[in-house]
Parts: sequence; C-alpha cells; structure tokens
Amino acid sequence: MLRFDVISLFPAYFEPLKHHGVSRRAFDSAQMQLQCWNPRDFTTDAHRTIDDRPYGGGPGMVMLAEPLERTLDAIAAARQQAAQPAAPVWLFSPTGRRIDQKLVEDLAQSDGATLLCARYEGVDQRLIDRRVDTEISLGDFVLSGGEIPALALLDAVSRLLPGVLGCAQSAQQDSFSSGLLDCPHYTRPEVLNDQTVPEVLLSGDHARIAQWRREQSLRLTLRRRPDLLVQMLSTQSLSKRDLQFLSAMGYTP
Ligand code: 4F9
Repeated sequence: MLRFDVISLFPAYFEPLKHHGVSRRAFDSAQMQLQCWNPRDFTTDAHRTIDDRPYGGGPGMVMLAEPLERTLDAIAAARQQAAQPAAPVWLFSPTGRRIDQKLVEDLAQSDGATLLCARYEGVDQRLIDRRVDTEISLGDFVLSGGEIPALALLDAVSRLLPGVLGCAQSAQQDSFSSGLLDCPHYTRPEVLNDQTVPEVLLSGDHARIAQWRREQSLRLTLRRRPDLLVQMLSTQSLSKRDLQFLSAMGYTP
C-alpha cells in the first residue's frame, strides 16, 4: 500500500484528487492512502504562527522549523502506529531535482513518501538539513507553493497502479515510458473539415501501424526533445531500425 502524508497549510487542495477521475480509483481500491497534516495544528503560540522574517533581511517570509519538525514527528508516529514502514521526506522546491517518469515509477513501487509543501519564500534551512531526504522540482518556474507539484506527483503515481487506468497498455504507451515522446492520435470522424486521418491508421495492418507510430515518436522526439534521444543512445534503447530512420531524418549522433 502506498501511503502519502502531505504537509500543507491548504489541505483542501488535495480533496479533489480523492473524488475525481483516475486518481479516485487508486483511493477507492485502497491502493493509495493520503493523509494531510496542517503545520498550523502543531504550533504552540496563541497566533498559531508558522512563518517569520528572514535573518539577514530581504523580502518574504520563511516557514518556521519547529512546527514542521513536530508535524514530521507526528507523521512518523502515525506510520509506526499503523505498522507502516518509515518513508522518505520530499520537499517541493524549484532548487530540487527534476521529477521525471522514472522517479514516478519508482515511487509507485515503494511504500510512499511524506510530501512537504512549502509556502512563502521557503523553509528554514536547518529543517531541510535535519529532516528532508530529497528536494524535487516540477520544472524551472516558480509557484506560490508546493501543493500543485504534489498534486501532479500524486496524479502521476496513481495512474500507474494496477487497474486504475481503463487499459493496462495505455500507461506503457505514454510519452516517456518508452523513453520517447508519444505519437499523435486520431479518432472519428475520418474527415474533419479538410483534415484526414493518416491512411496507414485505417489500413488494419498492425505491423505497419506500429512502425508508423514508432517513426512518429522518433520524429517528434528528434524535433522537440533531442536530449531524450541522447539518453536513449547511451542506454542502447534504440533498435537498428530506429537508428536507420533517424539517420534518414538527418540525425547524426
Ligand atoms: C516547487 C516550483 C516545485 C516548481 C515551490 C515555489 C516549486 C515551488 N517545482 N515554487 N514553491
């Protein structure tokens, strides 16, 4: 069972995940469990303070280490009480390592994680040094907090759990699962305004269709994400036929 403990000042963000779409099925089938923890509940002063001004001056506020530390202690105790194994603590931060499909796949095979969603300018570094195992990022942009990256990660994990997607194959055919970008898709009608469906997809020739899709994926990856091709070359994940196609496209590794 995948257990996630999410630390957030805005637990309401996480409710929709349990009630809608693909992720809902992961909760309904009890493959995934999510508990939210509000650090404000672990403050000790009358104002329930969770942040303060940064030492050294400058704009913004910094989240206090102590309420977060008590929250993390409560989570560790709750896991232990439920006889669930300890899990790593991840902090969402633009300075973290980029989240990719490999990280999502590994997480889906694990016991879960504690996800720390920070607000304001950040978290007291001493809390990070003591209690955070990994900092992870959704990309090179700044958000107002870690809630949305946490939702993205939880959604990505939920759809990999057995039976959660309508069709088990669809997860394997997505972008990145093969190391390449996904190919284009078409459905009815056969002619839309003046746009037709590629003839090969109507041919019923499954080998030709598979080859066309592979070539489309290679072409798109070459154009938009050549870095992914470099990665596939280094892991020898491209077939001789792939390499022939790419070199016909003018690609020289
Ligand atoms: C976290 C941005 C992860 C991108 C957290 C402000 C963040 C973020 N990926 N931005 N707080």
